[in-house]
Amino acid sequence: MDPRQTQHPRFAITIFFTFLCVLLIWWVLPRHNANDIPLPIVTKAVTMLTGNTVSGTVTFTQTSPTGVVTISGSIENLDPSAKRGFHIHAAGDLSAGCASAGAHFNPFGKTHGSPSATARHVGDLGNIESNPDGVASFVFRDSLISLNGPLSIVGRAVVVHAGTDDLGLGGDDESLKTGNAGARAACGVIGIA
Ligand SMILES: [Cu+2]
Ligand SMILES: [Zn+2]
Repeated sequence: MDPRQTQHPRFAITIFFTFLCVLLIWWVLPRHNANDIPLPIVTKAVTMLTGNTVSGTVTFTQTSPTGVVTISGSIENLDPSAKRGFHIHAAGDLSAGCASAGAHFNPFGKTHGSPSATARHVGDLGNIESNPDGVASFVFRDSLISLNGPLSIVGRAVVVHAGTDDLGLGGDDESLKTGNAGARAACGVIGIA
């Protein structure tokens, strides 16, 4: 018999069954389609603040994606009995220390203000207040920041300043940008918890 007549169909059969096997494996393997997964809802986020001396932990909780966010935390080694600027800065980039966290998170392009003002950055959380031992322990709520959607603070940074935030009432240009809160004493990236 001519060898070309026997080898050719054998080759074709091998190709066919290889193709069939690949098809079968592809069909049996679990599919990972991103559209099949419901959008994740973040209900808790945490940041560890670190600085030269100041350190602490801040926890954010939100029971529904559009609900109020509760901010609780404890920050140590602050100046005793002092109000210190406390903001969400836009970038969770601490590659050059707190400096690379960028400006206050400000998706609406507003001026700096107090948390209760209509003209405020989304990241404006006012001041935290330390006790005579330099420790600030706090729980408060904010209805503008979110852990979900376009106003999400996850992946951004918390910055505690070395000075007091004048809440936009300082009467100078800087007051409407940073609240004259001074140097960045500690910072941390906000992550999903
Ligand atoms: Cu700040
Ligand atoms: Zn601000």
